[in-house]
Amino acid sequence: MKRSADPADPTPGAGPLYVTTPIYYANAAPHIGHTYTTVVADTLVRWRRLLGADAFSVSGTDEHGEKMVEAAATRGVAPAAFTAEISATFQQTWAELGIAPDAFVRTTDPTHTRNVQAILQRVWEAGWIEQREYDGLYCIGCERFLTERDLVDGLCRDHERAPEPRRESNYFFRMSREFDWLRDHIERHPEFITPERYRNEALAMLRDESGLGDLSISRPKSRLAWGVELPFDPEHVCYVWFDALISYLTGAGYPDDPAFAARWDVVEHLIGKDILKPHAIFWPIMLKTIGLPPYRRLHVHGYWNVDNRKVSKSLGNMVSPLAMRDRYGFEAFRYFLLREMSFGLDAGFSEEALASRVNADLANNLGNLVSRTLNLVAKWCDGRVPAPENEGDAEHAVAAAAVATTDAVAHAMATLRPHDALAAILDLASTVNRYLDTQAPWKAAKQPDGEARVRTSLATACRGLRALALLLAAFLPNAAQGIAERLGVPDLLADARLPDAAQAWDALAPGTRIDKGAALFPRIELRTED
Ligand code: ME8
Repeated sequence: MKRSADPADPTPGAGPLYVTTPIYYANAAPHIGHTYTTVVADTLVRWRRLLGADAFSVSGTDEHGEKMVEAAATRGVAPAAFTAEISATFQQTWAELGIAPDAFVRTTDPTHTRNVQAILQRVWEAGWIEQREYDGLYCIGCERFLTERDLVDGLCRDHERAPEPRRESNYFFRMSREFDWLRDHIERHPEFITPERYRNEALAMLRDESGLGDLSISRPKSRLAWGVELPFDPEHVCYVWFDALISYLTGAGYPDDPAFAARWDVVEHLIGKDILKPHAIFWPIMLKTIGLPPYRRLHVHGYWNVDNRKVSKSLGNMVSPLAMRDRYGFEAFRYFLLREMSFGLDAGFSEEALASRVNADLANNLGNLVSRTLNLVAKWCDGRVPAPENEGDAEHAVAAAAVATTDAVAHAMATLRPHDALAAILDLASTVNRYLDTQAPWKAAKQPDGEARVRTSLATACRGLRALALLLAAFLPNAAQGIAERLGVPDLLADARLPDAAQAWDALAPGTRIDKGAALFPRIELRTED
């Protein structure tokens, strides 16, 4: 199968897309980190669909391995029942938050385990697997053997626990045979791993192979029985990472779904930097041995930290997306996630930071623009969108800002910078707010010849709101719909096509009856603990 180049299209990043989130471990409920990656994937899919492209998304739960056995044991439940419960929690959480991946893979699904076994058999027959003795330090948190560089004071850097010394007979995937090919592939395709710092990290791993070597892909059943049995040796189960990565194929319908090939042609993975190595090194080589082309892109983001420590299940400093929804509304949280983290870098979470972003951007800027515009329309234009009368430079500048913002958002999303896309959208809201300040229709209304000014400036602000609703639709779908409804165009987003719709400045019909509604984003007042 040959990978086609990005189709030439006037809007960057408008082609079809198959996007994946990591297949999350089913050992605890989702937290802010899982929510971030999943929200970015959801935003990207919505954005592509608004551009008229086919977009398909996969998420799921990773249910085999020692981590699951350990977690199930602490609850006194069998691994199958335990992971079924947590997997259901993931699925319910996404559904409650309005996020609907097109396919959700559980690695315990029979279709998936059949794929893993068929692939193992093929790779075995092709001579890529051999049995060896292994001696090393294993971290159950990471589900992998560590090297010296993964340790800080003898503890796993990510999980802050001591790895276990292990010596056992394992099957090895002979991936080192392809390191040269992979290095060459990464060097020739600068966009294969982004942002660039992670591409450089992957190249550094390949340059210094002492931390890599071949990959142990089996566990003796005497130690771990909870996994996919190796088809060529029933005394062993498959290593959890070899199993989990294959979910990206299962989710896209591999091998029989006629849609699979087209999806695989445009696959992009989203991950956090904790799992760079399996995705940047193991996975492209696995794909090569399976006979599939490498994925098109790997997008890597940084960590959410609380008090400068990575949020993680093992450290117990989780932030629950459902608790955030209950406290602040999910879209306020979703906005914070997308805007606060520069994709690729770490970001800090605190409720104070959330409150200050939401208050500044959503309550004082966007929300205030919606309410002041609609209040003025209610008061001075009989609750109907007025017709502009004498448009001049000021109005043309606002219209031009909407066109420029649409382009800026498209560029930012084509290179997966949702933070920059939102910054551009909120800048447009500031521009319209400033325009209203300057035009001051509330003053013009009281002047004898001010009527035309009132109508022109409020028509312009309403057009700005329409453009903002369209541009926000992928990022804050409920708020965008809320703006459309208040503006009296509840179907605005139903079949909208960007960029044209957002740039069709005069498409809002004069006379449309607005509906002020409640505040879009109330200010967050943090309670001080006594
Ligand atoms: O690694 N900040 O699953 P996992 C940002 N099952 N993102 C975070 C984060 C944080 N503090 N914590 C988690 C696994 N994430 C494997 C994946 S894929 C074939 C198998 C997000 O439950 C981020 O996307 O530990 C990270 O890569 C992922 O959750 C790890 O999820």
